[in-house]
Amino acid sequence: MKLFYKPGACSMAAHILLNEAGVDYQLEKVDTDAGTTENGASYATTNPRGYVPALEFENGEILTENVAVLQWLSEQLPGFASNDNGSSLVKFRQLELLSFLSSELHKAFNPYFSGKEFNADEKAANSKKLNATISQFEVLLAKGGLYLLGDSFSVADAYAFVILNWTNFIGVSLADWPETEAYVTRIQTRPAAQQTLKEEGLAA
Ligand SMILES: N[C@@H](CCC(=O)N[C@@H](CS)C(=O)NCC(=O)O)C(=O)O
Repeated sequence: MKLFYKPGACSMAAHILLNEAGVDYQLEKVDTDAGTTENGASYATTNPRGYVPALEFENGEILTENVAVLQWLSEQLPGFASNDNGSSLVKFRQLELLSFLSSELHKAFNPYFSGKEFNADEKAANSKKLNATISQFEVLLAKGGLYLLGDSFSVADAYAFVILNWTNFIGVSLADWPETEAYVTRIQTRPAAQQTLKEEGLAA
């Protein structure tokens, strides 16, 4: 399979998971501004909406949208099963987390990467929304366990790490959210996260 990615973007979650699982895969870097890939191809044929991630399978089918890509990886990669034949809500707890991450936490960062100019009131509103959403995330960790679904690293953790790592790019400290700060460090020190950051040119 091939992952279409942009360094440091939300596609890095799938990249971390592929490295965690140790499976064979290919990477193709996308310039989302130009709408082309590193091979010079138009990216519109892969994802008409122009954003990453996209996962292309051997048969040519393409899967987009992070929630779908990450749920697919969780069910297909070794070590990330979240389906216990319906005996508990764990699969749906994971979907609940992925939905929160995609529609709330990820979105709260969007103004910071939009390239738009904001006035002081708008900046304050963006910051208030971001802080409130990180506070909601902190509550998810307060129930204990090393990761969002307990002590096992899940696909939701890969996505959460990538989003929270963006605080480094926008100059926001996580010091006010100690559980979240420790959680990000815990994931960052995992060998697969280190490898991925290097492969995306974000670490030496
Ligand atoms: N709804 C999409 C949104 C994905 C998305 O926001 N991708 C961003 C990177 S995190 C992107 O490619 N943006 C275009 C750009 O950066 O130019 C999903 O959940 O997969």
